[in-house]
Order: sequence, then structure tokens, then C-alpha cells
Amino acid sequence: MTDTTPQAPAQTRAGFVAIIGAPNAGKSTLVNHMVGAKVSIVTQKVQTTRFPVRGVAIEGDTQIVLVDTPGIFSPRRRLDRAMVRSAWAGSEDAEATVHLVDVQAELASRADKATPGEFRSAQDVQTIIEGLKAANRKVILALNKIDGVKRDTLLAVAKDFFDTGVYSDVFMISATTGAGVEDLTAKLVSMMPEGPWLYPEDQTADLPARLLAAEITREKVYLRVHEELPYAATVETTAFEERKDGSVRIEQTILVEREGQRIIVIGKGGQTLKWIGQASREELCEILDRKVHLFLHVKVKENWAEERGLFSDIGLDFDV
Ligand SMILES: Nc1nc2c(ncn2[C@@H]2O[C@H](COP(=O)(O)OP(=O)(O)OP(=O)(O)O)[C@@H](O)[C@H]2O)c(=O)[nH]1
Ligand SMILES: [Mg+2]
Repeated sequence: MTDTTPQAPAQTRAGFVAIIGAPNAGKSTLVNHMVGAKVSIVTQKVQTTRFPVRGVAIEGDTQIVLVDTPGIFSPRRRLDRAMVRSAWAGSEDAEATVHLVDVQAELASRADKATPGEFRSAQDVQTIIEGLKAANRKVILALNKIDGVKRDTLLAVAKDFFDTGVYSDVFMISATTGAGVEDLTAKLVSMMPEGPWLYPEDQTADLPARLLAAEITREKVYLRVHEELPYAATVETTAFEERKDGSVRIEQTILVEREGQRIIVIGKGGQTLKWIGQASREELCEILDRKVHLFLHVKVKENWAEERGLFSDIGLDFDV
């Protein structure tokens, strides 16, 4: 006799995990690695991520919605304040939070060999620990960038962090090589509540295409001219048209704050802008899986970072 009992539906689990940390800790790299696709842009520059970006990772019956957040640091400008606020908010709404720490910056700072950036990063980590203490919260610590760091050095750092009392668990990982990420993922899976999945099975991200396209171009701008452009550029998609032949036509404006920056982004004979456009177009073709016609313009708009519209476009609060 054949068994005709219907299969009981598998018990699924799903939930949100926020990844917080100082700028440049490797949060976006980790989210991309766990999702297995590029959902958030990565550069060597601090403050790359400006708003919470969601990426969906699936492990067996569990769906983990990873929330990549902007770096947490001492904010000065309006955009900084809004970014930091959104990072903390992302964490408060999540089932679990991972505090990601650049252990190389931490070690350099302890050895008094830190670059100004590494020193700032170590300070920002302390700010985050204070924030967690004040909120009486326990989160998961992941020491990142362990590639090239000695194990006994790592253990000593891990112990110091654990002794602050704000961490429930400590993991040591490399977001670029993937070392240790499986263990961290297994822990997160165990923390997800039972419930239906939050996104369709085949969806890895939920960024609207126009915004994603702007992010990809911003990444290329940063990769190419990061030294000359401290924090001064943003990208807007002004047109996004699907064409009958299946291709898409995208027009974007790169906004900078000064004429000198406009000249840098364009480059000698337009070479820099050409490189940015090519790199962005190639990646957009891959992500959107079709032919892309990309047109870039560069404009000076002194106070683009003070415009209400920019904030609402990317889901940040203007009035913080
Ligand atoms: N050596 C090493 N570098 C890493 C690792 N993870 C990330 N990086 C590098 O660190 C830099 C910053 O990575 P991001 O993922 O953009 O960092 P982030 O925390 O998202 O930065 P913000 O968005 O600015 O807050 C990039 O150059 C990465 O390639 C790692 O495990 N090892
Ligand atoms: Mg980031």
C-alpha cells in the first residue's frame, strides 16, 4: 500500500539580522558573502553605505534577512546623523544583531601603529560598545579581517571585547575569504524564529532598480577617485527606461560639491568619467541581465547633502 498521507509542510524560520559596526569594518562585504550575490556596494572608503540595505540569505529551511547598515561613528553633518540613526534603528528592529569589528584596525591602534583611519575606527568601536551598554543590549561580536592575523593575538583581543559584557558570543571571521562565516551563520540560523519566509525564494535583495543602478555607479566613482573626493559625491538616476528591444537606457547625474571635484570626476580628456561609465555599465549589464545604455553627467550642487529629497529617496530621516 502506498502512503498517501500528505507531507507536513516543513517548518520554516525567518527573521532579520542587523550588521552594525564602524565605517569600513567590512559589513557590506559580509552581507554580500552571506547572500552569495552583490546586494550592497563595497569600497575601501569609509562611509560607503548610506542607508540600510537588505540582502536575503537562505540556509536550509531558514531565511535570514541581513540588514547592512551605514557605519556608526560620531556624526557631524546632517547626512551623517541620519545614517547613524538608521544604523541603530536597523539593529533595534532585528531578531539578532552582529557587531562587526575590523580587528586589523583594532590591533594597529593598540600597537600605536594606526593610520588616522584605523585610529578613528577603533574609537568608533568604543562608541558602539558604549551605545550597547547604555541600551543594556547584548549582541554577537564578529571580529573581521582575521586574514593575516595571528591566532593568539586574536584570542587576546576577543577576550578583551567579551569582558565588556555587551556580547553574547564571539566569532572570528574573514568576510573576504569566508573563513569562520559558516559558524556565524549557523548561530544566526538558530536564533531565527519559526515562521513563514519574508521574501520569495528567488529574491536576494529589495533595492529598487533605479537606486541600485545609482549605487553601482557611486561605487565606481569611489573606487576611482576616493582620495580626491572625501565624501562629496552622490549619484541620482534621472531616467530608467526599458526599451522594446529588451535593453535598458539609464541616465544618471553624479553630483559633487565643487567645480574642482567636477573636473576630477571627468578627468583629463574625459578619461575618468569614461572609466566610471564603463565599469558601471558592465556590472549593471550583469546584475540586470540585459544590455544597458548608460549616460552619465557630472554636476556641481554645493549642498546636495542638505536636500530633503535625497533623504526621502533613500529612506533616511531628514530631521535628526
Ligand atoms: N583583509 C580584509 N579586508 C576586508 C575584509 N572584509 C572587508 N574588507 C575590506 O574592507 C573595506 C571596506 O569594506 P566594506 O564592506 O565596504 O565595509 P563597510 O563596513 O560596509 O563600510 P561602510 O559602508 O563605509 O560603513 C573594503 O576594501 C573591503 O575589501 C576581510 O575580511 N579582510
Ligand atoms: Mg558598507
